[in-house]
Amino acid sequence: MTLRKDSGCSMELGECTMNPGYQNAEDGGSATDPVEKNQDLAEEYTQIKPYAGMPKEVLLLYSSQARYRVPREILFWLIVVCTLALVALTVTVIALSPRCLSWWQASPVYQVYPRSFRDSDGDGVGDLKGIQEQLHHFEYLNIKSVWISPFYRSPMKDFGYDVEDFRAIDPIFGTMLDFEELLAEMHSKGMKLIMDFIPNHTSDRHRWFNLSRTGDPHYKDYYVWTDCNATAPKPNNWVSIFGNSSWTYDDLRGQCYLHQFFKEQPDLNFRNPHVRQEIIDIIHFWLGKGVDGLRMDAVKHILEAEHLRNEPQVDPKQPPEDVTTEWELYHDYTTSQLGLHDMLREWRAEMDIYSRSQADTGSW
Ligand SMILES: [Ca+2]
Ligand SMILES: [Ca+2]
Repeated sequence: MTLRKDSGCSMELGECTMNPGYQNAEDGGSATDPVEKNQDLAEEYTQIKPYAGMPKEVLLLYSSQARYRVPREILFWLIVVCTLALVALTVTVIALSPRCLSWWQASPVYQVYPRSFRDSDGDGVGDLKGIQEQLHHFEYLNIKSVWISPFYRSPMKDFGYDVEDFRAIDPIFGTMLDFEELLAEMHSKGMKLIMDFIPNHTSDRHRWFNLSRTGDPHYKDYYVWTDCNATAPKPNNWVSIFGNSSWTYDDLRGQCYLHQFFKEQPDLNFRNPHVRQEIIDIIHFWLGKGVDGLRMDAVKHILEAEHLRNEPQVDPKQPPEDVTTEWELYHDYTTSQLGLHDMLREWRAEMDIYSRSQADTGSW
């Protein structure tokens, strides 16, 4: 490339040291002696490379050369393409990646039946200390979540699913201290403990039921009671999961109470707001101790229809007095009633308080 200057000279780009701007940059634009100036130009005429502090005009001459322009444009478009590719890759990875899993989704849940799992003291019944001794078993299996079947204080009519006290450990399984030590060691090993929880009913030995039987003003509606007597037909055809009527007459109160399981397991009345609050308080009690989750038992049985109508028979021709098992009725009025999900959402909201607090402390 050549450049023709006003002086009439034709020069290669490297010869642009003759450019007036270049000279101005070198001498600061100040007037100098013409002889001295010519000597300077003669010396610098040999300079053929870009140099620091070159004036704009010279810089533009160099930068427009193909050997500078082409690599610059290649570099520019390479950066643009790489940036767009990186953005596209990031969006794709985010779109294709599975959602972050919660702890109960990320590991199989191992159910422990404490009575038979491991007996630490040789009395023939498994216990909480036995579970603690065997934690290496879960580590070996890479199990992070353990659900322990009920170990509340219980008369064991239904092997712990008949709870006498939701805040106490049954002595055959150990003490509250045993439980707390088990929980602490599980957490130290990065494991989660899920407790079994049975909100539908209590044991007939529960304090609430005894107070309800005697008609205590606060507790009289804690269970599902209805008028009947010892000899007349039951209030309706509802049957227990374990067979026969789900109603039992109570001599002390002079009414029938509902039990969807054994007669020693009276159903709580979840239409009573005090009962709902009791259950929430129990949830807080265990989560406050550090339990990681609750497995809810018999959830679909929690609510029953208030009208107490007979449930439809599977075989309409079957004599009603012969209906004694759950398989012979459609459970339109004793399972999955309207309002159940609202209650479950209410419990979940209470549990989420602990989820958030644990997430905030980084222990989740
Ligand atoms: Ca034992
Ligand atoms: Ca119920």
